[in-house]
Amino acid sequence: MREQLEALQVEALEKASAATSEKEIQEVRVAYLGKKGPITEVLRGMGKLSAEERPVIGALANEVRDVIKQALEAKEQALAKEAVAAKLTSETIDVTLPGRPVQNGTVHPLSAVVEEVEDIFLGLGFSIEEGPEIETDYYNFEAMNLPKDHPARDMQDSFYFSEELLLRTQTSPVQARSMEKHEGRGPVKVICPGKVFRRDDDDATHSHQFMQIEGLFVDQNVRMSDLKGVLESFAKQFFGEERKIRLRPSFFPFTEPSVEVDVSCGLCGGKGCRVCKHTGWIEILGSGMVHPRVLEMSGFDPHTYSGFAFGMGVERLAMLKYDIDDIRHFYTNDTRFLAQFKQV
Ligand code: 2NL
Repeated sequence: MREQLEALQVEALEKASAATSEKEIQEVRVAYLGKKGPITEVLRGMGKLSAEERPVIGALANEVRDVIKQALEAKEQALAKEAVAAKLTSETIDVTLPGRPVQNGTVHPLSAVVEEVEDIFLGLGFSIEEGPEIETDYYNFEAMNLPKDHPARDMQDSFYFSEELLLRTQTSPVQARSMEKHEGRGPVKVICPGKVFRRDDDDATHSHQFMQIEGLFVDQNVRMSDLKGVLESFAKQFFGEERKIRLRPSFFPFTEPSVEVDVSCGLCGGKGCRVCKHTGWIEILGSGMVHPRVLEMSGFDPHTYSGFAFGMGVERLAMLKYDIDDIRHFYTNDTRFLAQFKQV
């Protein structure tokens, strides 16, 4: 049995050293060390041996098994090393190849416009405030001088949760809250961007949800000329230095007097064309001097304080600035549309 084991060892080591692949190593391993292999067989036949021989042969069998096992492992490692070395010499990596471009998203045009308007008003000394999209009837309507029987409060025009709660129809409640926080002391100088909601039929220029930016400046001696100067500065920075503005009388329940602000047409320069419907002017926002009752309701003494406020639709600004013909482009997430604003 001793000779048999020694012969097995010699044979197995020869085969291990002759092996040229992982697969062949595994075959040798199974053939010599496997459950059906010759060493296992020797160990099984030990019962027939004498009590003196048994430990000697047992120890030898274990030793032969370990030697073969180690030889196989060593050969396996050597083969793996060779494989890596072969791969390194046969393959070349071109480190100058350009990488695969990462598909970056783009800033949504409405966000881009909001940020641009914010930057302009920050430069004019305004700060930015946000507030809840679900509002109370008080802040949304009452505090804006919209009395209980005003048609804007109709269920047909607004989204109500209950008698008292609704989706805000404008961002003015944010300004009313700001004024309250100031406890009757100016200045209040804020712009409030955000989503607003109105029951409306959706078409190319209307949506039941859209974005608004309202602004408010309340202090002592704020005059209509301040309104005009601030809005002219905004219009020139947003649309271009060559643009002019004009004010037309209008009506809002929360301002008195109220004005509609137009910017001169960018296509014809005021001569009249398709874009401005042959008027030379394009309406961009509504504005006015804050109604004394609105000041009073939010804690300001209208004999000491005055202010101006304005509101503009973000979609409308974006459509004018980027010549977009349908408001629904903003909401349908077609990347062919969105990708055009990469550089904005
Ligand atoms: C428009 C017109 C406007 C205001 C909004 C306002 C807010 C306070 C007080 C007074 Cl706290 N007024 N906001 C004023 C005039 C016009 O929006 O056409 N928006 C799209």
